[in-house]
Amino acid sequence: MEEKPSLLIIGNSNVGKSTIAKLLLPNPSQYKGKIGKTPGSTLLIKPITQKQMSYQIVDLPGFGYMKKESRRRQEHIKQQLVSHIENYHDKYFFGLVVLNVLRIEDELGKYFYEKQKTIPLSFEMITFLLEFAIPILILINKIDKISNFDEIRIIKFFIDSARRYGFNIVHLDHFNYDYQVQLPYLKFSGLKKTNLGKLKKIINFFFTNYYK
Ligand SMILES: Nc1nc2c(ncn2[C@@H]2O[C@H](COP(=O)(O)OP(=O)(O)O)[C@@H](O)[C@H]2O)c(=O)[nH]1
Ligand SMILES: [Mg+2]
Repeated sequence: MEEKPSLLIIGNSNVGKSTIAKLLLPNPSQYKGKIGKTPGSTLLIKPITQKQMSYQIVDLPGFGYMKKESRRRQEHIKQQLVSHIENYHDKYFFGLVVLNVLRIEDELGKYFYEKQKTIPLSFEMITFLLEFAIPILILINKIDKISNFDEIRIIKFFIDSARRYGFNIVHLDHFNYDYQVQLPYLKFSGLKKTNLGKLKKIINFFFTNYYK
């Protein structure tokens, strides 16, 4: 990887990772990467950056499942992500864990009601990033797709579910910057650019902090 400090973007396929990466570029129109395409079969790590940027973005593809993927393949992809983070964790100043608001009830509900023993992949990844001292923000994306009413219900469900795994999730506005105690979330829309200003601000905060 190049020498600029890196911002990690992680999440299931199709949650909006590439869209968010593009929104963070000073010159989005120069971005040649693909949005809305099915990820390839191997984990391709290609940092995105532009001249005027002080950091680079690593939009990690292939995390999570596509319906047709076998368990074994999912495990393989997860293992690749895990070794990548093990090898490069000190380059990452911040991580965005992106969730699709429309998938939260399905994904987390499944674990509780089917009483599966495994922990949800997003929570597993969060734990893993925190073990390597990478600060994170949970971005609840595609918020434009639901009503206010549903949004409140789903976010409450998310926070309650997370608590069962020992995560105390609070809105970014109330975050005390102590990852031992809290984890911040922000609702977001890549389409409407909801909270893009707040997102850029916290990225810059952790970028600056990286050098302290
Ligand atoms: N409605 C809506 N669509 C979005 C949003 N963010 C991304 N998308 C769409 O979701 C699809 C997947 O986005 P992409 O960025 O490629 O997801 P990735 O697979 O996580 O990189 C594309 O069709 C995007 O245009 C959002 O906030 N709202
Ligand atoms: Mg993508």
